[in-house]
Amino acid sequence: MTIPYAEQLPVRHPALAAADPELAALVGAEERLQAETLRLIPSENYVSPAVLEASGTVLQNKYSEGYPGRRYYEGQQNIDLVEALAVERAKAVFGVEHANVQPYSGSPANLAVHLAFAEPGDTVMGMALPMGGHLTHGWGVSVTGRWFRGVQYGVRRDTGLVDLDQVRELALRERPKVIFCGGTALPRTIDFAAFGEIAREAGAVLVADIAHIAGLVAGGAHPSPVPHVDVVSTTTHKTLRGPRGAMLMSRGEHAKALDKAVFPGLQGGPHNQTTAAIAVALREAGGPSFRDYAHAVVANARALAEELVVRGFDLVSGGTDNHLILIDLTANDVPGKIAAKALDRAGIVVNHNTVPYDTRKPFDPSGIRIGTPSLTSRGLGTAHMAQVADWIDRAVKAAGAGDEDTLRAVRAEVAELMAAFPAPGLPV
Ligand code: DSN
Repeated sequence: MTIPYAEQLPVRHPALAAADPELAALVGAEERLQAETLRLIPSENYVSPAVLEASGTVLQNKYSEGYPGRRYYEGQQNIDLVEALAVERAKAVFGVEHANVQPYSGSPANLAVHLAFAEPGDTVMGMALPMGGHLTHGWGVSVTGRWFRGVQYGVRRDTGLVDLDQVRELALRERPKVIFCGGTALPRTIDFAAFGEIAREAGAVLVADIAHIAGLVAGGAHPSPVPHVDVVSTTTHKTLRGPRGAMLMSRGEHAKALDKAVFPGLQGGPHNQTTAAIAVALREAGGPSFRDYAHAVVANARALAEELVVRGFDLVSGGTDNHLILIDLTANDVPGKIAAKALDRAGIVVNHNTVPYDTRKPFDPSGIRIGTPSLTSRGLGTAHMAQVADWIDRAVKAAGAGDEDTLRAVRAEVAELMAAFPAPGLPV
């Protein structure tokens, strides 16, 4: 196997390098890639060195099926305290009565919600995936749309905003057991209060999937769903800047159903090293500098959106309220996938994405999705956003024209700026 840059890599992982040089070189190559590029995928971030260390500890060696004080294995003297710490911190940061920190990731967390509140064949409701929702909110190819009857709402064609009239009409007509709000490509504030009213009217359990915005909620840069919803589902690795994992939170009345659904309903032993890293991330998210981070993410996204609009880009809903921007490239005459690949060659990492009412296929859609969590973690501010927009503009135009020289030139400029803003936990 040829590993890019293998011969130049500094060895930061001596045990790994000695035992498995090939794998160590790949890790080193990834470190270099993450350090040199401008990472704009809105669901990614850079964890702190402390989170990284916690997730690589010997807690990995322990089996702990069950919950603190109620395990199926002995030797939990420390693990129980680790999990209890993570749970206490989740409750404090999000202001909830109950937290389960064991879901392996967002998709199993959402499946556990189905297991807790619905039976196979029951109706569940969520936002359609191509409109900005998530696979696990009842979309047809997911188990949540195959074993349950998924009904789906979208955004309005004229505004790009969630169509709350459609949500109410569907909810009252279809009487779903569970309603999900939130998604993966929603650039605007979610009106949790409005969803709460509709769910109460329809007699449904309301779940806010805040995976994308959890860090913004924790840092006070997005309204909290907690007063309005029954359950909060989130991953821990996006704006919350923790390890790859998830949490389910709720009022006390739903604690038992959720815990039972996660274990033994769906999972076996929790990933204790991840639980520890979640605890560390929550401690960071509860500190004052995280508030600054969350607000800076939003300020950067707003500034970037404005600079993109100035350059003629068509943004779904016209802009953003949060960390995420969805660009419809139809008018640029460059398909999303071609643009995303060209941007990647230019050192700007994004993902191609459907836009609402897309006429193209999901694997080759009309848009790209970008966001500011990662660049904000590296210390870039609003003053840099004109430069970022300019690079995107040049790279998209170059993609259309097949101009590889421009992509190479942008890549060099990106690497130079990123070198001045070291990535947390990565070599300079
Ligand atoms: N893959 C996540 C995202 O990028 O938004 C959702 O599962």
